[in-house]
Amino acid sequence: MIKILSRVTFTVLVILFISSCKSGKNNQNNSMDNDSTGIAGRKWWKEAVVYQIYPRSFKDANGDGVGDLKGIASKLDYIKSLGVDVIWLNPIYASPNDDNGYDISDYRNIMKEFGTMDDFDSLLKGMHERGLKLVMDLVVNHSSSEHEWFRQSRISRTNPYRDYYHWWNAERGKPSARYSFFDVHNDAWKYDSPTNAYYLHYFSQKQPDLNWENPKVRREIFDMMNYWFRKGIDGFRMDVIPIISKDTSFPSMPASFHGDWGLFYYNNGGKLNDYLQEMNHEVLSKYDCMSVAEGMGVTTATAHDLVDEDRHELNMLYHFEGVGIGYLPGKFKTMDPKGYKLAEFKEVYSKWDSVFENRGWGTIYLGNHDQPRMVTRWGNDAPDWRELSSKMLTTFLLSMRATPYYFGGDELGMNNIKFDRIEDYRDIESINMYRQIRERGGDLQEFLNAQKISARDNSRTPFQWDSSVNSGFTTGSPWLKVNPNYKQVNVAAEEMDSNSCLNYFRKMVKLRKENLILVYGRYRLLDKENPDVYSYTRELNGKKWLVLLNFTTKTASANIGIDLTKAIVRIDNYPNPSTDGRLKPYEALIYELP
Ligand code: TEU
Ligand code: CA
Repeated sequence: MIKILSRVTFTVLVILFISSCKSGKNNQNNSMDNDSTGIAGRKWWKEAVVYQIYPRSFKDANGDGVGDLKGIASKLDYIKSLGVDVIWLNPIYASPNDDNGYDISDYRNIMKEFGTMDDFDSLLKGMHERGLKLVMDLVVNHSSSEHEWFRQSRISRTNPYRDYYHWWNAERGKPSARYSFFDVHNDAWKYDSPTNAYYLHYFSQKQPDLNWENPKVRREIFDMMNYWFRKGIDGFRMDVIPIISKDTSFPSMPASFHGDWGLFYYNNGGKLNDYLQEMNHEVLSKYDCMSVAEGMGVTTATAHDLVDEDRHELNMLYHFEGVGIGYLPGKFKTMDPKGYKLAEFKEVYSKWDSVFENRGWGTIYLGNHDQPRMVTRWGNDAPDWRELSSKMLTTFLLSMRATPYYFGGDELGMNNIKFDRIEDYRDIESINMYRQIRERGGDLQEFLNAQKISARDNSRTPFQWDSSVNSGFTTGSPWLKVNPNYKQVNVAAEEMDSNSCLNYFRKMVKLRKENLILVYGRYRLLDKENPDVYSYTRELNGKKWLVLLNFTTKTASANIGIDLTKAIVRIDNYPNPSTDGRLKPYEALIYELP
């Protein structure tokens, strides 16, 4: 029987794998130190709000149904109006799009559908003119199989590019098992007949893994990163970077890593930190840039090694524990029908706050291009609650002590499209998982139902600009269906409404930007066991703020023992804020305490 590789279970297992973090000295060497605020370790990337754009779905300028760079350029004033500081663009490099740009065939060119290098240069200029910074995706665990390096590598065993990838000659027999994310058979080894050998691909067959052991590969990657920094970009978000280091003798995985545990093994190559230090030395240290790892498989025990300043590796990472909450173990991305437990949610986010309380710096996100829409997954997208719960989640994200990564469209309260049929999906993950379940005679209907909540395409539907045809995203035929609720949920409508999700987001961003207490203030969880309300304080320089969030459709009480009669309401998602700790459904409140 084919075992479903459940990365959700994997992330849940992270929790079991944790040991407590080391304590130590505070950060030194801070460029913004000793300013009038008296806050140590100030950095622009700690104070930034990052806005993520999925270029394929943001704005199509030429009517071919696919978003592009000119489209993004035409919307820079909108992005600026949000108050955000940094734009993270998903990959825009040349790609045959087996995995929507995460399969790169030329790292120094722009994807044809997205435009040209001139378009890129003027987009970057437009961002910088508006004081917006640009973070690019760095996808270097693997390339596309159509990259010139791989074309060469597969020609012969003696080709100079052979060792750019991981090969296993077939006369040695089958290599020991490695799991693949997007492969119909979960097999990360693909047999390639020209040289009678298998190559390694942790993701799709068209995403062969690069061999970081080879110093030439590292040189090529560092040169390429320098090329983009010389163009003026401000940082990189590093795709699955923790899995670049492999034991290239490819031993069989220890029994303790079998099944769902297999992915932990991918984080155990041993040289990750050496490679990142080399990258820091060769590239990152030369620029005032930001770097953030997609922290796949990183635990509270290993996080510090990647992000503490004295390590000279990266600035930040994002963990997967939060987004794994509420899924059933052993099933592919399937929600527990009872939903998730707020207690667990609080526990995970409080724990990750404490990890970085004294050293390093965290990130926070509730959605991205790999996750469903924030409001569907963590709030409530029923018509009565969509706006309120979406504002409540925005309040949470922007009031935690970590750099917030906010996914474009969430500021409108966009929600999951929930396709009924596999034919509507475009994502290789959904399509290949469907094939896998069909092959093994599994329950396809159950899978499709689960995908309505968890599929990645839910967050990739076209951006909703206005109520014109195709939500103003394209004049052509969109590459992925537009959510039919675009007639109500769109930028144009929300601009007109002072109470819209959009305007709430702007207010909340402004509150964070104007009050460093929301960035740096010490976080303390209150009323831990409360199953309905999430309460915490933030404290800085003798000031104290209180955040109260009702995660339910009922009125609920925060039991915090704080007299709120003299507290000042700094933001509320209802017109008439509560003053007695009793919160209306999905109410979100931030108070300044006297
Ligand atoms: O994601 C890596 C990763 O962890 C995903 O496989 C994730 O677990 C999955 O999407 C959840 O369903 C990164 C990129 O963010 C993703 O878009 C790419 O497909 C993947 O790497 C391969 O490059
Ligand atoms: Ca286009």
